[in-house]
Amino acid sequence: MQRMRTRSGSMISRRAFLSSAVVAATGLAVGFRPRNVFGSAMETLYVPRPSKPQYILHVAPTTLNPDRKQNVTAVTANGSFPGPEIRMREGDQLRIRVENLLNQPTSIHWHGLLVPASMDGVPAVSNDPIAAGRVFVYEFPIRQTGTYWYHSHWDMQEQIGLAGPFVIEEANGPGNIDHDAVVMISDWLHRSPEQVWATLRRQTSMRAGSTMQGSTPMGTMKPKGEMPMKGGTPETAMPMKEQKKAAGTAMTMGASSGVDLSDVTYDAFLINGKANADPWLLKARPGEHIRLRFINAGASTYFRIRLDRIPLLITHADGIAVRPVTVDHLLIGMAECYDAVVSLPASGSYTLHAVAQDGSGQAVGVLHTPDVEPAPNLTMPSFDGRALSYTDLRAVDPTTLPNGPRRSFRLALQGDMSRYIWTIDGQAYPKADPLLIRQGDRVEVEMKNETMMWHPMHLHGHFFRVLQGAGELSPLKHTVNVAPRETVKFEFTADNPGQWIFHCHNLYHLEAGMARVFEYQA
Ligand SMILES: [Cu+2]
Repeated sequence: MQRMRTRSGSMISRRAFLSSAVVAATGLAVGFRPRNVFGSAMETLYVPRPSKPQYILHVAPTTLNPDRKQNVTAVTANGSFPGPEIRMREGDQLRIRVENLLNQPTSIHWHGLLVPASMDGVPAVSNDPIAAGRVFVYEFPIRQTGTYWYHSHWDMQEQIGLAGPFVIEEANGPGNIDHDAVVMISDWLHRSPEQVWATLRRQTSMRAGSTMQGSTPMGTMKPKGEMPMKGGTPETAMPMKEQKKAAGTAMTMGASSGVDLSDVTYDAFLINGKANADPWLLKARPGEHIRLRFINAGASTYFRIRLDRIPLLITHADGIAVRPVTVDHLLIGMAECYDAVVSLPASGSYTLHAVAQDGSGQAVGVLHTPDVEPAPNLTMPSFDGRALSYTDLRAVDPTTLPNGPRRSFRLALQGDMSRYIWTIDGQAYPKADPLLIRQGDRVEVEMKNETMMWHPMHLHGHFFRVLQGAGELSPLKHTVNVAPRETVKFEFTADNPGQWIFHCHNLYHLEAGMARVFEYQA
């Protein structure tokens, strides 16, 4: 059970909080179903509006063992992974007090939220990190609705547990929804991400015959913006896959195209912090409407999501409503969010699969009716049927941007596997030029992926229109996948002054330089 802290600092459980909220709310709102409130499905039942939009997160070292195979030194918020669910209502003012109990800095980024730059939580770009033993209060108005999340933007803390869901409910209530559940999917290591990083750098450096010059010694990872990284011109003359294969780096090939689906071998995949031996469960009656809020919180894993025998009605992408589309499965990149509405057709147990794109494993959860014991199906699902494509995504209303001075960027996504450096247009962040824009600009970005890996490119502080043929109904997103060899375009209005990082949400690609900063000029 996730716990949250009240204003007075006392710990309450979500169950206790719900009970008191329910008791206080006699004469319940339309659509609220008392018959479920005291039933056993309470934890996944629709959660009413929190009474105090204030949270306290204690960031501290925590020993976790989600797959019951190995204790791992993690960093968590309030002792759990995922961290406490932050649940707000559109129009609220949020206040979150973050207490850093680590002996190292931290910094929290509110992923997908339209915050002022001073609250974005990216060290060396928008904010100072929160030093060891210090407190920072994040405070900003909630200007949107939907499914988001928060995670550390310091070092590799995101990989080891410092992340949690952030849900903003619509002011007019949940609509025709009986159960509202976050499904946060992640990848889990038994070794430290610093070890992974050192291996990636060492193997590629040795392959190149270098002397570790470009590598970061284990345990001396620097924050974003201070990585001791050599500049220079990336070279992609050798096919990456061969270099990586020669270097012995974990990888899995695509079926025929030479596509490389993963750099990192994971020990487990998790749904809501739970591994398959003790899977995440949701109980619902046949026909009830279940809103699943999918968040890919993996550090470097794409997942394919499928619910056994049940189609997914996709209603939201990256927090924002789209014209509903029914699919059999979907691919979700790191940092993307999708909401799907499903219902169980009949009494039974239905397994939700999140399969790593490289096929190396899966996380499962189980949706089941109250009369049936949950029976996880650990067989790898097939992915026949209809997959969600970006071309299926249509905004509810036109998203055409207001006119403004056009500013265009053509950015090549590149990698230099001889040194494990990932670049945007030949430059590895932080030794990279800012992308200069002005308030009111209509900013167009064309990304050409010259590599054989997928890159989920994420922009802070803005939503952009993904230009894939939907015309005036082009969907708004904060993260867009760029498949190997693919070109993707997006555009946005520069309406949130400051400095905003734009980066690949593969944590290892980010560490290796795949980022730029959009900088507003006066
Ligand atoms: Cu990438």
